[in-house]
Amino acid sequence: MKRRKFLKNSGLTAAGALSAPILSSYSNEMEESNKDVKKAAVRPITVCTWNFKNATAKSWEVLQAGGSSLDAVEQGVRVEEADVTNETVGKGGRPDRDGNVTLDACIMDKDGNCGSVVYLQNIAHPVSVARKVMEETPHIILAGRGAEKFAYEQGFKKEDLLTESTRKQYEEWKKTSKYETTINIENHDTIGMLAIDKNGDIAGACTTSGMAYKVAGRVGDSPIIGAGLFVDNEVGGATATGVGEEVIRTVGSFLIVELMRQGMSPQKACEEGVKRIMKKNKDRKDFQIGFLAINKQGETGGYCVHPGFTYRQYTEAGHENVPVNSFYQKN
Ligand code: SD4
Repeated sequence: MKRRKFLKNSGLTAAGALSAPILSSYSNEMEESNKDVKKAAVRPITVCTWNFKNATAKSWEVLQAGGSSLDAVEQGVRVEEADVTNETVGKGGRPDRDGNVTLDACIMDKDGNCGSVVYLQNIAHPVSVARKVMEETPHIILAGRGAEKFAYEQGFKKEDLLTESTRKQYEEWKKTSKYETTINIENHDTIGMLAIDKNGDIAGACTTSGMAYKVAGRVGDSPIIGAGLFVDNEVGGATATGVGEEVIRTVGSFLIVELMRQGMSPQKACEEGVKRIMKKNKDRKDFQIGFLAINKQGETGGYCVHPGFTYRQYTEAGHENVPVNSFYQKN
């Protein structure tokens, strides 16, 4: 992506996520969803963006033991935060242009409580700091130094998050300092996870090191409640991966949950979410977005801009990597 365009695209447009004319066109989806209500709900269930099978396995273990969906999503995404071979999440995440690894994460529970950290450095598990923000403070978002100080006060340890591999890649990158995204390759491995526990309660979490070689101080969609993640226990949950600026512009996850509230299936809602983004990008297709959603019945859906995005799903029926249809058929 061109740097100027990248900066230009980073505005917030929270208003008007759902307009009246759009609501009137949902009758087919509502019928479809009403039929589904008669089916037995799938629970427990855990899903996450991309093929992070170790994360869903951990999350499933928590759910099977009778744990809450909140514990399941936190424990699940921590697997990726700790995995240094995942170079876009937690420890081992790629740095910004100044060489600093800065992490974004959020978590949301069945009661609509949420916590978030942005631009957090030196702490390997931002999702757990986000949970502490939710549970131990009257606030929702802590940023940068304040978030880091809070983490130490809560007992988190200081760690160097750069690895030999990411340090070397950064040194190499500096030779050209070219900022561009390569669809599905460079930095699209954010983990967003949604789960429903045995009680039927939904929770979600999302964690990332953001776009590699981003401008220092840049925050993406992943820790922004409503953009990278949203949960409403009456309806369902949604999460996103990909170029966060585009997800923020449409308040993507909130939009998808609201579309499901109006009767759309998770699949249709994700498709509509991507279409909204593409309407704002008539001249541009050089980026990937993947949405994943679940409704109260435990039905899931996903959709993306370019082929390549999949999601992992774990239920009593099995543990599978689910391929996702895309807006464009070829990259
Ligand atoms: C961001 N959405 O910071 C994240 C990046 C991402 O897979 O999803 N990477 O914009």
